[in-house]
Amino acid sequence: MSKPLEGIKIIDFTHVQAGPACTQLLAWFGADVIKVERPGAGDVTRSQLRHVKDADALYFTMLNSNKRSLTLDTKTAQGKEVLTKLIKESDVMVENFGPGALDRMGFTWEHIQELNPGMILASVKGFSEGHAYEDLKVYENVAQCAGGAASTTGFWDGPPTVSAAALGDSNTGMHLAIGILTALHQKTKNGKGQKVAVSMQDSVLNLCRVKLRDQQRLDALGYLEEYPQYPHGEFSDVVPRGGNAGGGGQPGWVLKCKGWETDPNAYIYFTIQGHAWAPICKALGKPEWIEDTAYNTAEARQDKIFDIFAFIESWLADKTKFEAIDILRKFDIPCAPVLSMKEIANDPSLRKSGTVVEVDHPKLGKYLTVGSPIKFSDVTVEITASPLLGQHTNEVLADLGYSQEEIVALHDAKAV
Ligand code: CAO
Repeated sequence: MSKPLEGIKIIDFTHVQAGPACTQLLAWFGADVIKVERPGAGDVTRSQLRHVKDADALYFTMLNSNKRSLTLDTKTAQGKEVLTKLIKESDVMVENFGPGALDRMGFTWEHIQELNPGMILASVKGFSEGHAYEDLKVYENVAQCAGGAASTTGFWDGPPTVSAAALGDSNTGMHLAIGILTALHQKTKNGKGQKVAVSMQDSVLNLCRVKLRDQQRLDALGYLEEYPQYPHGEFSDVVPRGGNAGGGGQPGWVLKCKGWETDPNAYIYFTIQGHAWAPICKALGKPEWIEDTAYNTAEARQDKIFDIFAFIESWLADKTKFEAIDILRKFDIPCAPVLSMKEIANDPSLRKSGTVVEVDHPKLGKYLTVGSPIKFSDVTVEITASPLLGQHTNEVLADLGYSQEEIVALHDAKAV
């Protein structure tokens, strides 16, 4: 069966995580993604945090599946010529170099458009064009700090905290993928290419919009009723860190279960949503709280919310997180176990859905990766191993019309 993006050719000039996450997604859906890498070295993540000698690191293999690899030194005259041919034949070029690197290579947006007016040039940068920090190179945690995530994550008595989720990298890559697909769709209407730019700061902020909501409510009211600081603590004039609070209209917290003293993940997340109050009381064996005016509204509960959580923890003390969920699910209560990465790696449901996939790599052997989180009724996403460095160089050059002699000459000149 043909894949939805079959026939779309993408020059993948990306490295590390933000760009590769984007192009990997497009490769899963059928695009021909040609990863362009410096000869001899390749993407820095091939060798970062290796656990098998001389084999590509998981950091690389988990972000570059389903792609082809072309080695090309784009700073040589011959390398520029190959890239020029590739640009003329491709639909999309994705890059996440440091600011100005593509221009310095001689491939400005103006030049790319001259070569191929239909080209979609998609870029990730740390900050958006014209931003006061536009010249900065940026990695994940830098973006989390600049995008408002770090100042609002963690506990009130601790420092700003970054998230383990790649809000700056993979999240930005997902935004870029949406931008590319939008530009491809527009091209079907007007036949024109365009530039698509996403900054890591903006992508983080897009996920932190509820915190910008809270800043405005705080400015107006001086307090935020759903934060643990209300009503007993103090607010300053900036959105505070709220620990594990729900952040929406439902108070929630991470609660200890049986075994928490030795198992760092023996916890569940418990949400006290308004309409779930009666079932919660029944599940906890506290039916008298259902009609009690000291408990039966969100406002009434707020000043004793931590006492309520403490009571739930006493109820959880003799139940594992899985036993607790099995009881609570019968009452339709929104909750989940806190899962460790080990539990996720072995979760039969995630394996069955193709969200955790085992892939065979010629040098690394079998490894786990995260498959497509997007499920289709009419598309099957098959995850294949990431390419070895330069695995497809000769094949891609031949596709571009180079003869065997010319390919040998490019190798001899160290251009590929
Ligand atoms: N052939 C020849 N030269 C190549 C090449 C190739 N195939 N591929 C890259 N290069 C060159 C670039 O042209 C650039 O050269 P100049 O600086 O001399 O013009 C050089 O390699 C370095 O590129 P870079 O600035 O992208 O790399 P870096 O390691 O210094 O910085 C990073 C890495 C990620 C901080 C930077 O690329 C960046 O800020 N990118 C934008 C934001 C981003 O995506 N960050 C997320 C990364 S995931 O955490």
